[in-house]
Amino acid sequence: PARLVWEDPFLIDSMLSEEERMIRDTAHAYCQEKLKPRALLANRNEVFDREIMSEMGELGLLGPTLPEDYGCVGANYVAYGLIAREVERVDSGYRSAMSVQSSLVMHPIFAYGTEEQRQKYLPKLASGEFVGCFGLTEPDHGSDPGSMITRAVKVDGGYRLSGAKNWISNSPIADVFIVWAKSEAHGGKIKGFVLDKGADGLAAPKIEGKFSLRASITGMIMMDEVFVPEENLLPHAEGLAGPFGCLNRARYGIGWGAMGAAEACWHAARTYTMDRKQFGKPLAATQLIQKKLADMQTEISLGLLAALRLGRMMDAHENSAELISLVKRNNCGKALAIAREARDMHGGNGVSDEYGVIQHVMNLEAVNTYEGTHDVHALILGRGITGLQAFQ
Ligand code: TGC
Ligand code: FAD
Repeated sequence: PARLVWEDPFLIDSMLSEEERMIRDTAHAYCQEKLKPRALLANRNEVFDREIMSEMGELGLLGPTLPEDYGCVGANYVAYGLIAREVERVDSGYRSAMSVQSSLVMHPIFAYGTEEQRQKYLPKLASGEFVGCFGLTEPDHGSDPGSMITRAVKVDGGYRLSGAKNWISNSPIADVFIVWAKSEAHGGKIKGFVLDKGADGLAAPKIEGKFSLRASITGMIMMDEVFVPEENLLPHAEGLAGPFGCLNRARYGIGWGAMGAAEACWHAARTYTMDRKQFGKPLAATQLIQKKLADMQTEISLGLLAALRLGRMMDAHENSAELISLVKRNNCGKALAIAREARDMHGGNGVSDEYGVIQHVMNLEAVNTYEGTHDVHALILGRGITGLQAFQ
């Protein structure tokens, strides 16, 4: 038999195309050289460096699956997943900022917008000149967004939006807000609206005291009769299928990204336990530590294979929404367990940010919760298996 490549036992690298590898390598180099040196202090001091969006834009990492006509690179979903993995290997907060921009802001404008909306917003979002955010969750409606109370009322030349959105990635620094609201003029159905920063009645205060994704900025969106002109309604989406069409893509990316964070923790635990000696020998020479490293290798390898297979199915338009739930749920849950174990294997040092593991533990708590919690994805799968819905 061939020799084990311990970091990549299934030789997933060999299953990628030349172009996919090239995009992955570009993202890897950027993340290691430019993002990693900032990550420690960004997490410690809760700072999001706005420049990062322009840097990512310059490299084509924003909205990478969209066509070149809008300033994007026209890559496939496997490449998008590979980018998410490289960014989240450094910090889930940076991946959050990127995936909101790509899947939750650029995708709906491309998929549900008019040609004028695409031309107006996409090139600036692709270059990072604009930052976008996505407002679905409300203070009283998280897992059940269909019960939202944000309303759009038809007025002369457009709509007036009122309501509040909570836990919104990027909102305090956003130029463009994709907001989902129930529209009376559309029979009370959910519609998507593009709001511009600075509109009267629109505010996006930062949420303070967040002990997860500290390198990403999160806020609310407060809307008090904000006027949105007719041309800023996204005409080609109605009902929850609109926001869920975006979430499908972001959840898929998170499936890859969480594995990047898990790999970082696994590698750190391996290095640390090989160097650290207790009882006269390296920790890595003990059976318990080796079992933990083997469990991490197994879950990461299987999780990456699942993400790759899902990416190939997405590129062929063959995947179900439930399969995205399966991969998002499994990979986030497994990554969180791996990060916690890696933290433990670092002993006391594991709680210091200098060792690069504790911030992944903290980050993955939110990653396991947002875009549908671990349990909500179990219910989506349960409904797919039985045909019976158990949400209510
Ligand atoms: P349900 O009856 O299941 O469906 C209502 C309508 O939506 C359609 N639909 C989907 N369409 C496309 N893709 C999907 N995955 C879809 N899931 C549902 C469905 O076909 C139906 O369409 P129509 O035309 O018949 O109306 O809806 P429900 O109200 O029973 O929902 C249940 C549930 C639990 C599945 C859903 O609400 C859910 O997934 N909840 C989780 C909420 C969530 O994920 N929120 C995410 C907020 S955004 C975020 O967290 C960003 S963090 C980003 C970052 O920083 O990286
Ligand atoms: P709840 O829905 O109140 O759930 C609380 C608990 O109850 C969970 O454990 C859940 O699994 C469980 N539960 C819920 N329903 C059921 C049920 N039927 N049966 C059994 N258990 C159930 N949202 C956006 O719209 N845009 C963003 O950009 C965004 N960014 C975020 C960034 C961060 C850092 C965080 C933390 C959240 C973000 N969110 C965003 C919101 C996120 O999607 C929600 O937090 C998530 O969907 C869960 O909703 P909730 O917090 O209201 O929890």
